[in-house]
Amino acid sequence: MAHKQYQNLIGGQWLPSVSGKTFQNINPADHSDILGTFPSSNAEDVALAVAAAKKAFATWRLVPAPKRAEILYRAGQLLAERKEQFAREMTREMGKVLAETRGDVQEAIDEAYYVAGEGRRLFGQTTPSELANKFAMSVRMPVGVVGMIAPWNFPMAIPSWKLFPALVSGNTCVIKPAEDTPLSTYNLVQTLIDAGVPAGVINIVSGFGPEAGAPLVEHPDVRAISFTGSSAVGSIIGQRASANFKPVSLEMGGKNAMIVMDDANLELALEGALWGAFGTTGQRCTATSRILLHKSIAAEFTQKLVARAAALKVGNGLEEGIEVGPQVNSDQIATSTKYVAIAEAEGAKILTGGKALTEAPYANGTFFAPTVIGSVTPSMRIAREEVFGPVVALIEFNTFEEAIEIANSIDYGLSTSLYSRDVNRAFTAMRDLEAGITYINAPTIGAEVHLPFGGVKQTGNGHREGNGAIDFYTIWKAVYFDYSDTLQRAQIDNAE
Ligand code: UN1
Repeated sequence: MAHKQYQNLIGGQWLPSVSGKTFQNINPADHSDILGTFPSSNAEDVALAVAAAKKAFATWRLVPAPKRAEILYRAGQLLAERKEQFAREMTREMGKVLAETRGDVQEAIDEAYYVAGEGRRLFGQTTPSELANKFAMSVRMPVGVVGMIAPWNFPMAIPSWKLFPALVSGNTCVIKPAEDTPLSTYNLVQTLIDAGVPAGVINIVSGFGPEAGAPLVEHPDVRAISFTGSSAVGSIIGQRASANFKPVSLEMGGKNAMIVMDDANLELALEGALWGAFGTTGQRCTATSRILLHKSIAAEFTQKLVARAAALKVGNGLEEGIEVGPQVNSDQIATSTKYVAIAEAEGAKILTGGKALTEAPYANGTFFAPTVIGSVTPSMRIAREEVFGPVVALIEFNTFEEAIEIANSIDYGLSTSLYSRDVNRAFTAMRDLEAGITYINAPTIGAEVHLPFGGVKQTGNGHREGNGAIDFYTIWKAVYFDYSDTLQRAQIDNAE
């Protein structure tokens, strides 16, 4: 059967790549299921897309923000109507279970309604001038053409975190979806077009980082870059963008700790640990990848966690009852496998899982057994480096202070969690955990769109998605209006 051929979207037209090259979008749970072929784009395609976005900016920036917002609101409504179809396609293209892909589409719906409200805010300030009969204010201006490079793990939600605030602010966009998940971005963008986004305002170039991502970052007409992905790639993008003084928003890795105190509700912590570590097959930048256990509850908690992890139903996320889907591709399987070996070599113990699942019914996909690693010390690589798979490391501690120290002892700082019923400790953790997000009595995942999302240290460079994104997609302009009919020299005519 011929596969459906998807095209780039450039200036409102669906076009093949200039080179004619394509790549396939393959279901990680069943490699015989091909979702379609997509253009493998290069610098020429990027140049066409940027030119279209630049042209569209001239008119889009003048559309009143509340009108731009109405289009986003309509897109939210259409996404809600299409939720089930888009969730199913997303499970097929990247593997996570249907309940979670429904959640991913829902997050884009939430973002649409949240950002639509911003269209009637976008507030600036007014302030008295130091001179008589002079008015002063600050206004938010769009940045221009924004380049976006998106990850595969939240293939509709994360593009929506980027596109919607950029659009409501009056920018035009060129987005490169992750090569593993272009279809969900196409579905999102098609919905925006159906809702009324004019031609050229959003452009898609699908393809790979070196061929399509790099020219987008470097194109002189692209005024800002928003990237979500690994710290290794983010570092390169940050440097290249900064060389041209482009603002760049980087959302990157995590090694997120959950601390379980001796006074915690252990059943609640157990449920949280399973969801945080193995939800999305551990492929979230916010995934719970370290569980810090107070010595007095460590043995009991470990035994229960291992039993529950071993019993998780792994399989095709479209099937009823499946709790953990495949990893997105064989590279991710290789990374999980590598880190299990590194952990063992450093003296940690594999308590369950630890290997790829290759026998029937797993033979046609990229599956990895939910893995719990015990006897981990804070200096081991498995305690410090991101795996991005269904692999969780258990570390024991004696005191609350020691737990905070271990949690903070890594290079990343995205999400953290404390399970305790001691309110003083909860407030201390909220203050002292070095991370952009702290949960109390909930796992490290589950961010809501109207709060700031982002990290500290090697997780990010200080920008925020969700609440805070408008700050990235607008630039302040100061406006002075003199109605005195005289030349008034600031700092001079009004000086003593
Ligand atoms: C990610 O971890 O890659 O907070 C994004 C969450 C989701 C978004 C996660 N709302 O778990």
